[in-house]
Amino acid sequence: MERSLVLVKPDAMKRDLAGAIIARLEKLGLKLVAAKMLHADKALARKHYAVHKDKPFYDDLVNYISSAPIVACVFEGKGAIEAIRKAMGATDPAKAEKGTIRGDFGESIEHNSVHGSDSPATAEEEIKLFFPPGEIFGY
Ligand code: 3AN
Repeated sequence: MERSLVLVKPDAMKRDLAGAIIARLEKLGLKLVAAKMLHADKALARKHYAVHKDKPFYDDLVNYISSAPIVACVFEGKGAIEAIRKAMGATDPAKAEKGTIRGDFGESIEHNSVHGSDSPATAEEEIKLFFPPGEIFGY
């Protein structure tokens, strides 16, 4: 079954939106199979965003995601990655439709409230960074 790593980013944590964001994803009919709150260190942040290491915003991205606690989750279900990306909306909240997580909650392209994996291969890599197999549940 397809899985996606979701991170509730610092801007959303600071505005007490973790529950609202997770609830929206649960309503898609996806199963929450792993969840925890953590304060990512720079090493984890760098690995998570390694695909962006040549982008001009890489350092800011790493500093931002490790600037405060986040909630990391794994959602599972048929078509989970695409369903979550649709629910998140465009990367830039200014361009995201109302009714999407970023359209409703995002503050800026960097402070855009939520991360969701962009492909099955990326999801597998990302999930491994945040969760050992024993922290992912079937129920
Ligand atoms: P998405 O999260 O929608 O898949 P990506 O993978 O293009 O977007 O970018 C990863 C993260 O990098 C975004 N969530 C956003 O926080 C940040 N980002 C993307 N583009 C920019 C940009 N032009 N300036 C600053 N941050 C950006």
